[in-house]
Amino acid sequence: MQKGKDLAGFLQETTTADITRLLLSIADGTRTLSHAVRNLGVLNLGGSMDVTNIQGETVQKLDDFSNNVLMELCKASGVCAGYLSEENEDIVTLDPNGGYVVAIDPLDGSANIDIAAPVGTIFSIHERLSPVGGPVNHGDFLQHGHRVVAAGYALYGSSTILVFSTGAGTHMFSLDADDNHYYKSHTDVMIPGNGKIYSLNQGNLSKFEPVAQQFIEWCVSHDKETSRPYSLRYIGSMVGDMHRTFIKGGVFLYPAAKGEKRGKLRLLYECIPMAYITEQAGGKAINGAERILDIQPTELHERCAIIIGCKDMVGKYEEFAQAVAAV
Ligand code: P6P
Repeated sequence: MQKGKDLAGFLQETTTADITRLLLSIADGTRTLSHAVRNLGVLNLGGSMDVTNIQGETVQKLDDFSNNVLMELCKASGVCAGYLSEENEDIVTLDPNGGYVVAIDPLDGSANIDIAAPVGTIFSIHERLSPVGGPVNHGDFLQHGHRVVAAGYALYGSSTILVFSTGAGTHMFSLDADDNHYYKSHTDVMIPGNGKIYSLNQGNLSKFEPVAQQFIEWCVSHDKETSRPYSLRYIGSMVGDMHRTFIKGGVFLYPAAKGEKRGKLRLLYECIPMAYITEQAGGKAINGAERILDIQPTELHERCAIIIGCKDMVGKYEEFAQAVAAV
């Protein structure tokens, strides 16, 4: 069977040499993590460390391993000036002569590691704003999502799939287990419209903002014309739930809790990268009130509510939100 174009060839044809170098470095890291996820017991990478990260979460061994692998490879790329990770309290200057900064969740969904459910890596890349040759600063990272130069995720599931955009559509590359190379499997992905799937932690429904409750009530009510009730699918790993959304359509939600503006997921290295590739795939991503890519970040690890997926379902959520706001 004819394989798709390899990742290096595709990047050389579609983006700059520096972005190619950085994306290939991150891709190298995802190959190492793919192997680690599949060989957890053998590599003694299962379970947790006696460490709590900035998020107040117990650090899984694989979280720490993933963060170190990706940070070293970003540094080795020669174009990455700075690195912000869910696992690090503050930013890190890697190569003062680099022109870009990376914001990353090295291993998203790590609670799923020990049950062999899908986990992933989520990343976004901005051009640095601070002078080349010196250290990076917070301003390099606190940039609008619409200024992203590249973003994406790697899914470590039944396959390892790298999904990314450099601003010219969203593309998917599958890792060939035989030669450990990425080959293009989907070009110019478009999220299917008229979704019939909603994805959120239903157990938290009573805690979410009233608009979310109204929207879910609409999703589960009977209406033949719009094929409702819709189906609930929830993996509890953003990368897994978003990959299904790219392939089958639907909407993923982690709304704000009642009385809150922000949700659980992190703006810089979960919501912005997912919003960027979703819009490149014809979808939509809001925090309930505004476009995710238009939010001005103010803190490195700030949280954000997110409703993301096919335009029609996100648009329906907006209708409910506008009706509530009009009261
Ligand atoms: P909950 C995983 O911990 C994560 O950050 C995302 O990958 C996932 O979508 C979400 O949290 C799950 O959160 O509260 O439903 O367990």
